[in-house]
Amino acid sequence: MAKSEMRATYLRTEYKINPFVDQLAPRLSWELTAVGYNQTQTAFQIVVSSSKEKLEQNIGDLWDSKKRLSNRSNQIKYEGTLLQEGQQVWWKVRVWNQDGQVGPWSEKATWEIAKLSKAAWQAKWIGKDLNQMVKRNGEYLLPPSPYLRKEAQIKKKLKHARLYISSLGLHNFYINGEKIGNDFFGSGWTDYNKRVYYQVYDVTAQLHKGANAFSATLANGWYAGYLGYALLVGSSQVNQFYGKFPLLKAQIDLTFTDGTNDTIVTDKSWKWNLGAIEEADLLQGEYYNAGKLLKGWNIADFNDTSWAHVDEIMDKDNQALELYPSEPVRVVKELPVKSIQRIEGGKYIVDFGQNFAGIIRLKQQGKKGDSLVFKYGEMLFPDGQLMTDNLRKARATDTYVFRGDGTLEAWNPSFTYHGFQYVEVTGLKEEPQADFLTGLVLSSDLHEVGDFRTDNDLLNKLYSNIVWTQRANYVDIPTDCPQRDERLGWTGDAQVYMRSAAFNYDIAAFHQKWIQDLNDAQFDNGAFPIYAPMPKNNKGIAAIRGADYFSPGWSEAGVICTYEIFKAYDDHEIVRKSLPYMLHYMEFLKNRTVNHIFPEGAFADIEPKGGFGDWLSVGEKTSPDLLATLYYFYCNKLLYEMCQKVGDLAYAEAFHLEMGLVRQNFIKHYLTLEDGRLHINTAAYGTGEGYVEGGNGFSGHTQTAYANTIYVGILPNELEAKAGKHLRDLVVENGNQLTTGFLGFKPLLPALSKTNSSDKAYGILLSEQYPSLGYEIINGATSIWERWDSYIKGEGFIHNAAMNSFSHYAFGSVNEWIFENLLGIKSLEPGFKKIQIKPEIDGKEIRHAEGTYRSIMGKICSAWHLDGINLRQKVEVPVNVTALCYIKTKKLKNVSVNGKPLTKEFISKYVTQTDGYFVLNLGSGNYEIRSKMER
Ligand code: RAM
Repeated sequence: MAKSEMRATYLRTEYKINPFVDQLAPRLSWELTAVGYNQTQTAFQIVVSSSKEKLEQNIGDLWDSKKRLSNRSNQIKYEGTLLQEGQQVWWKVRVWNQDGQVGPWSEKATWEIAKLSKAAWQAKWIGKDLNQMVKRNGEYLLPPSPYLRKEAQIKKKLKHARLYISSLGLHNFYINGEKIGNDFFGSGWTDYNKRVYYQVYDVTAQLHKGANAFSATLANGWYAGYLGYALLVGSSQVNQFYGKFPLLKAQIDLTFTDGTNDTIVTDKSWKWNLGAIEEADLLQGEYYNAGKLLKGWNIADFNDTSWAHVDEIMDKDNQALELYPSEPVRVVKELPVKSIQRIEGGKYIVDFGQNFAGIIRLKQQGKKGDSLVFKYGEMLFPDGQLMTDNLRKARATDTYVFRGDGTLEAWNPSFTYHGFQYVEVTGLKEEPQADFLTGLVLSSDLHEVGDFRTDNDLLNKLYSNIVWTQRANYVDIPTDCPQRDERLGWTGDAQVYMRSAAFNYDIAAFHQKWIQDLNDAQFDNGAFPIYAPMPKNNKGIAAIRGADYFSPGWSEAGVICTYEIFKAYDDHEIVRKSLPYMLHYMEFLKNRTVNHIFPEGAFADIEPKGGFGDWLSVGEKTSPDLLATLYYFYCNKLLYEMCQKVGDLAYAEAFHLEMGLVRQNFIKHYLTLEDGRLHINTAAYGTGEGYVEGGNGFSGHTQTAYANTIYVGILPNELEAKAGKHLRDLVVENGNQLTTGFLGFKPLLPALSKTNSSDKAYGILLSEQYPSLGYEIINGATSIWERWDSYIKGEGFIHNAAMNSFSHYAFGSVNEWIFENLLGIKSLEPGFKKIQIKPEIDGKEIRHAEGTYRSIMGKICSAWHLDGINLRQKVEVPVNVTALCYIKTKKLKNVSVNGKPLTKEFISKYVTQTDGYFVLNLGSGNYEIRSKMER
């Protein structure tokens, strides 16, 4: 057999490296490496074995796919022997190239089947209601954490052991004093009445023959703790939305070398006591009294006779118990202190130099009973004091009380997190060492896939701000903000930012979880909610604010987010899973249409009227109904594409038909044919009362309206060109500045680019005038702000300080344009199998840009460098991918690839011409393309 060098690397199962899975037919993927150009995979062979040894001998006793003719390198389902719970399997793959030559075997990878049904759980939910044992009276009910323990004998030699663990609330789990896993907020936030997640850990190394101690601490978390939004809107219920106190379920499955098994489970035999954590709440913070920690409580041979037995809860078992689908929240970075300032009252302000979400780690010595109080904030007042007005009802305060045994004390909270850059520390007796605190950045631990750099500092800072803000808000769910009394999975924010997010991190697993949260939160009438998870009362109404159920531009996340995962990863499974929910939603919307559109006032019955509209736009408001119609069109379009690809052709056809009808009626109702202008019947909105900023008046002739119209592609070409002209004129009339809010900004730059106004897109991107992202940067931003002018140097917080988040990713949605337009990396079909590299080259303020995106097919690079009119482009196309590479030049004779002019043969076979571009059809490889960019 002829050999090739093509090799499969980065083997993953269900998007994860060597994971536990609870699918019997998990999906496998790999990347490919090869030397040379135009390398494609024509076949693969997967071998799955029951042991490492068998795999090494190429014995696929579980599955040997044999040589399978296919160019697929992802979303390949395991088709072998039925696997059992707890079974670990090993796999590898080799591939054949375009010449039919086989490459070497990949490195080995593994997955293990976790628990598949509730029957496999013997563990019970245990806990202790400590709501009557509150230590300190204050504004909030903050009960202490129960400390739980149990000892058990292991009598035989252990082969391996697994811990399966879940909590309703938050947990830390220890075996023989060692904390298991470095994950935070274990089971995540779900609709706990429907679904709870568990995690699995290999704990073989932590156990030994003889007495072993198992222990845990618990906290309320989202399950029983405060939900900030409830405090914010003055809801009668503000905490305990899912239950009154936290519960734990843990099971340690032991397998002995003699082939026998045993289990250790949470049940009535466990004991509880109070300990060091006297308060713990995600929003309000943690109070840790180190002196109260009972020495040796989590190791064996501890005398716990004075400890009481826990309560075993029998009736908490209606919900599904599934493996956590996302990557856990972890410390993803550590930040050193940048500066420490002493302020009035003997307090100190610690600056980490970066707005982030997370916690601090303290290393300090202190006297017994002395305490340090940490308050967190994103900004300082001009006099150097901590600004906390924008935290509203989030106390965001941690306290550490010293043990005082003369040693260095190390601590970090584990049941809370904050959004901050600054910490105010009270209680220090003297100026601390700079390393007494470390910033621990918490985020769902996703793989970084993006990178972007230019010769423009402002733009580089903008990219850094976008990534930091994503990190701060991709914490188990996509939140609007990490600091104040909100931190909700607002669906509008999530959907506008989603494609941008995918260019920075691998978000497939993360959104597998959140899309399920979104589906679980769907209302009985089919409406997707405005945030998810959303606690509901027993009538199925939002428990926090009953009126909250639906808003155009927010609820469509239920379709758009599924689409984005489908599009980025060619994931059909997510489409199949979400389809019933999406169909229900589309029916809900369709039932509300009049003549296939939403005329003015169509949503006057919801609260706020019309929904949130173009939230935080500047000046005149865009008709929310016109926007709702465009969103409705867009959802039909996305569903048409998804249904077609997953083979639901009847649905596809129905959506296609509806698309046509929406288009026709939208044009009829909202567009003046002669001049292509969008118009609305303003009278329908009356004084605008009840609408968000309705007093500003409504219009159809706005940047937001045209940007969305162009982005969703509802108009035929000629009318779209006219819309583009109006959009351009509106930008120019406004001094080349934007007026858009959340819904308008995401499509603004893409729409300008699509209609030949790339220059205006660049103008907006690089503007330093209000309102712009650059304006935030020149005012000191290290993250994306909720408002364009949340803070102005010299003027301070000019807005209602309470609604001024300094970490709100919605306006980071410009990242989509940065990757798809500025770098020009676009997927031409789901999963980046076929791509377009069409950078929009500014050449004025930016002369150099480079970026990479590690797609599911592998690493794609696009770079451009302009020197006078000499253009140098660098392109990297992954193995097994083809790229249409756009060169903006007038004469082909000036084009060279890798130092060589193009041959006649190459030109006739691989080059086409369109719109002032030559398009090279390239296979895999690294290319340097030189040309001249005449203007
Ligand atoms: C705000 C949130 C969020 C937005 C909603 C409508 O309070 O911060 O960003 O989507 O309201």
